Amino acid sequence: MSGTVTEKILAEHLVGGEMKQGEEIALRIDQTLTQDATGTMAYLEFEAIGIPRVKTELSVCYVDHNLIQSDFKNADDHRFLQSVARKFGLYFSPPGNGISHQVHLERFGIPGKTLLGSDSHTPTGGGMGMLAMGAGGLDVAMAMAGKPFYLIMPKVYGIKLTGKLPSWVSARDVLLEVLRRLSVKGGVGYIMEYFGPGVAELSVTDRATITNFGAELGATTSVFPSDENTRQFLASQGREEQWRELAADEGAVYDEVMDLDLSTLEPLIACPSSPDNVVPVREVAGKPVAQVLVGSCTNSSIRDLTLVARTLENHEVSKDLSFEINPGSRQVLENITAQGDLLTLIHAGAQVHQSGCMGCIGMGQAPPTGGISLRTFPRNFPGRSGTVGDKVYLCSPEVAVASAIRGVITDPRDLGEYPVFSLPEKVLPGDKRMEDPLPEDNQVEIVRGPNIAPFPDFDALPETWSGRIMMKVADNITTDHIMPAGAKILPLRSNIPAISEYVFHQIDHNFACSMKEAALEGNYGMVIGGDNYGQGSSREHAALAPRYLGGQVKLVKSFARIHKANLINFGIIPLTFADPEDYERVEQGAKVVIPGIREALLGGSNKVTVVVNDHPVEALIDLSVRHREILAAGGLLNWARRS
Ligand code: MIC
Ligand code: SF4
Repeated sequence: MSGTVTEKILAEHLVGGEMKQGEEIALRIDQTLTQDATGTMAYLEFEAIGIPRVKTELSVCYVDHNLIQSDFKNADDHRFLQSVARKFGLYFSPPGNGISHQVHLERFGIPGKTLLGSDSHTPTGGGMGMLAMGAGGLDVAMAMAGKPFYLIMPKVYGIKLTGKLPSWVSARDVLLEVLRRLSVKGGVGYIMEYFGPGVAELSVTDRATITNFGAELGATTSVFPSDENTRQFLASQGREEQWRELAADEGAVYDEVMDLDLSTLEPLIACPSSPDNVVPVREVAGKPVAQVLVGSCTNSSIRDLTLVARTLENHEVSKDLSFEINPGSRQVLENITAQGDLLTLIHAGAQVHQSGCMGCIGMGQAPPTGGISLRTFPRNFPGRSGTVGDKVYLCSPEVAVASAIRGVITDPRDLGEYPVFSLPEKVLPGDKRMEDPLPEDNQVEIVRGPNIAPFPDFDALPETWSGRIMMKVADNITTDHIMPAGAKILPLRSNIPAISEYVFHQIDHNFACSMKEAALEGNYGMVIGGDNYGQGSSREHAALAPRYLGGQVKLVKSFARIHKANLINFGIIPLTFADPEDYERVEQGAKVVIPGIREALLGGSNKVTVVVNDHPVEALIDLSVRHREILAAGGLLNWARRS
């Protein structure tokens, strides 16, 4: 035992397997969260498992993504979620209450606990010393049913913080620097653990910005120790008794270590269209900006919005751009209102929206054609904003407000004095709308709108698989490419037949149609991909919808963790090239046969031959025994019903 915080929490929750790198381990999950866009499916799956009440210490059902009610669909889904939460014993956080991660940190997070969330930014909880991980909805449904969460024992990447952040540089810049050094795949297979004297210089919400944005490294999660700052944060929330100390042992051993001196950082910015396309702000300063958005689960805490307001005290927002604020939670909104900062924001020219994801997931707030949009959000994948060819830059609240004032990308240090302020020792909780779990003998009926389609059934895996390569894509393909979001498609999340029409829509408008036609001829679909395939969102729809269309195999250079788990859950076989050079040799449209695939899986083989247009290509099978059985059964639900 090397004594990291990560290992301590893992050891306290281990219910199966050995904590040896690369081995599958099973963890007890204390808390779960879902958001609406992944939650509708997660609860349909929970119903299919057939357990009458959640078995975790605490589970919360949030509504934060699908907030635009342009027809009945989102409104119906919200009512479905509320009724499900009431029936199965969950807390319910209604629309307008805030973004799941922000609210969870404020009201429910507890140091040392495990949290599984059907959203890739669940690691936000790592800011207060939780082991908080994102997963697909079905894994979260299993955890709610009291089953363990399985994952491959990660390595621990220690990030040693020293020094203190200079003025106008903040937590966002810390992770932009890590992304600049490691890239969007640098964290795959790791838990990032922060330690060193610089930790004490960061508040819990600063730390949460870092662990939240750490999802973009592809890491399993990120975690900070729980210390005096954590105690103070919990005290400000009226929950001091839930504090416990958590620190790595003296001499703890990390698999990798990065030194990061906070005092050397400068304002950074991620350019279009990847969070790791990072440069110093001064290199792009002067470019005209059309839109500035402050919000999202990464940067919209009381501290962030107070900073923005105090900076604006002696300034106005440029008339050449729109400046919009999405408070992270009702608590944030109530507190900046009580402090008088909301008035400052409105006076200065901000458009203030309800608390929620909003433009971060293309639910409104799309930028104008060709215009630069500066966002304190975690993702700038192409087209995610809702505008084709968008130019989205990611930055700190400091850079956002300075640019909003000047109308061009601005290094905030040019503004002069950094506002100094203190935050309330006790915050207004802002949770009047939160619903507590109902008693077990409740008589709640689940409310289902016409948009909620039943969960599709899938066949078991045949002995030999044959089909066609229906799509070939490059490195770093995101789940936003595979299953786009936005105001038009998100309302279909509870209707797999309808949403499957949009699979790979950004790349090929006809993809769904071609898949269906091929399936009619008995050709099932295979996708070829590069490195880090399926990075980004945890949306299981990026596996479920392709599977519904007849997709059964993905052969890529490497996978992102959550997406690989989702593929297995829905019976899609994740294979990797034994020789990455073979990627160049396989073409879209080719006919493929994988003889004896079922036997190869069940027999424990770690290789299989994929015959592409009569040429053999060696593929690796990197799966646990449990994964292999799930795939042979055609997916996790089939497997769970049978075992
Ligand atoms: C995102 O930021 O991409 C999302 C939307 O929150 C997703 C979840 C989803 O697709 O519903 C995530 O991060 O997992
Ligand atoms: Fe919502 Fe954006 Fe956070 Fe995802 S990243 S949970 S869409 S605010």
